[in-house]
Amino acid sequence: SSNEQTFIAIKPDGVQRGLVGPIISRFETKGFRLSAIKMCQPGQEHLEKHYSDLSDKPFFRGLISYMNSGPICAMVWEGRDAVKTGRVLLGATNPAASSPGTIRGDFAIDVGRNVCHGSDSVENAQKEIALWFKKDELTSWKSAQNDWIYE
Ligand code: YYY
Ligand code: MG
Repeated sequence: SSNEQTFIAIKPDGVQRGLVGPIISRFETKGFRLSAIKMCQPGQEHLEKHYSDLSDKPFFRGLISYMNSGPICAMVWEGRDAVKTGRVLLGATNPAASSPGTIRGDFAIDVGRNVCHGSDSVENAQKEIALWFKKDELTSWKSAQNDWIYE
């Protein structure tokens, strides 16, 4: 739908490397609307919940300590097919396989330092948005550019 929402996060390495602006620009210039944004460091328990599907993986402990190593820029972006297209903007999970022109393809080398997160389904997006944001932290709005972005 045109109002689909996805959860996008700039991980601690992305924040420390000064990539908040460039990553926001990818989504903003694409035509998506920013519905929520905050800097936070929500702690181990919250991050384990966020990545609960991966708790059996060998990289899980390292992933959690990396995610807990500094502030994260948590965001909700809105627009048509925002979940699927958001993943396209991020690029493949392993930056070694991410195409140039994608965020990970342009800004990262190692899978364990891949600078950004994006929801992988509409259902997971709803869960992640509910985990990271309170309802009143979200603002849906109509862009003045709307009719120049959507036919
Ligand atoms: O959704 P996405 O971030 O692209 O990948 P996931 O399979 O959900 O894994 C989450 C996160 O875990 C990934 O962004 C980096 C890390 N990771 C890893 O460190 N090593 C792997 N072999 C796979 C994933
Ligand atoms: Mg994932």
